[in-house]
Amino acid sequence: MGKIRDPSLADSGRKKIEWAESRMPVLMRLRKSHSSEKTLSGVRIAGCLHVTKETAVLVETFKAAGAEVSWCGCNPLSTQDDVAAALDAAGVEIFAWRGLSPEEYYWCIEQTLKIGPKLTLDDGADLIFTVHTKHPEYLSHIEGGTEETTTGIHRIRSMAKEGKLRYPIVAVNDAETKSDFDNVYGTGQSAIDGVIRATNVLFAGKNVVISGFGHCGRGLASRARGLGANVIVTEVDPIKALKARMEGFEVMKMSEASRIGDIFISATGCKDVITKDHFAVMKDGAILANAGHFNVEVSVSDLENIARGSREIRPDNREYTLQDGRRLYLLAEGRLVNLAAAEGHPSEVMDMSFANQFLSILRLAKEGKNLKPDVYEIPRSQDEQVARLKLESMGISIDELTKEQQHYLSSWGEGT
Ligand code: NRN
Repeated sequence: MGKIRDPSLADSGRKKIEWAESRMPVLMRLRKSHSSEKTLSGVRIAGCLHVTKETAVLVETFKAAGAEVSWCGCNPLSTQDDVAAALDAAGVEIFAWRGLSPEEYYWCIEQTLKIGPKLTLDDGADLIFTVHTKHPEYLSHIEGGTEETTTGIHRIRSMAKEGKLRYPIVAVNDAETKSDFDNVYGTGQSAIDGVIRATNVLFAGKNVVISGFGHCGRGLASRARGLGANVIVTEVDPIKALKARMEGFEVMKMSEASRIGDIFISATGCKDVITKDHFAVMKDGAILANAGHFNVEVSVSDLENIARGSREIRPDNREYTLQDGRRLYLLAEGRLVNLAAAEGHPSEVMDMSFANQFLSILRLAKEGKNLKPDVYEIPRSQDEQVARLKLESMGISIDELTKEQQHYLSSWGEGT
């Protein structure tokens, strides 16, 4: 039996899951082709990934393929309680509710591990971290795992570099059909969705400061521009900064941007991106949001220390009043605003991310035990398979290389 907030929300959650299923054709197609032969029969999976309507479709796809699944959320604020209730009612061992304390958060992970997993699925690597540091007793049975997001990959690569990683991990985030779509179009839309739900602020005519011009920042800058904002990008990577400038965005140091920004959204994967020195010069009414995985990019502790008081002025929106009377608005406690103040990425883009999760789990169920502990990329063939299935679901056909073209591309004899 799992632990959720309110079982009576199950019907609402089930309708949200059915909505998501109708917009995740690739994953539903994989469910269809693997549920008859029960490809994952008897495979125990422990998952730590945002409990959203899209994740529920993935969880129920694992179950349809015969797997035994236990699940928890990977962020204290991102669980959709009605979805958790629907999964619980469907017999999934789920430990998740919105508004977890740090102790409850790690308790949920520990309960999820009690299934004794053969495979783990992570977003941000908190479950992998917990297994390696607090529950090594599970390691002897675990044959592999997957990681959904950029920050988690960084953590796991660091573990592998130090020789600390004890089982193979597939870097789902690095699949092109994940990061070039989920991170760009998903974050681009859902983080702005979170800012709008928490503020209903007008983007047109505003100075929107995007920190980080990686996949997520690129999507955010483009979507903010689409809403009529004047977009300013801050970066530490000269190549990404140059790309932002060539895309037509203003690029400057945060010390300058903090003086003119109206809305700040960080997507760097780093810490202390917006701190007290920046708060000190910000305009009255500036809005602060984070789109990164952990709540370390906007320094909440700095804000708490310099403010003379704060109040929740709207759901997921806390107004901090500074000593000189200026007010700054922190969204979703500085946690990832797309999942904490909205519903995360749209189903259409999670369709491809989770198709990669499903196919990677299938691969690890077969081969994990033969792989050494390291981080593994998605094979190109899988990326192309996901893209082809998505195109097909959109009714889009593309050209194929002729024999001559294949020969030309693989030869060097033909020149001017
Ligand atoms: N709707 C969602 N369901 C969702 N939106 C974004 N993510 C979601 N997971 C489940 C994750 C993306 O794949 C958050 C991760 O940080 C990102 O990689």
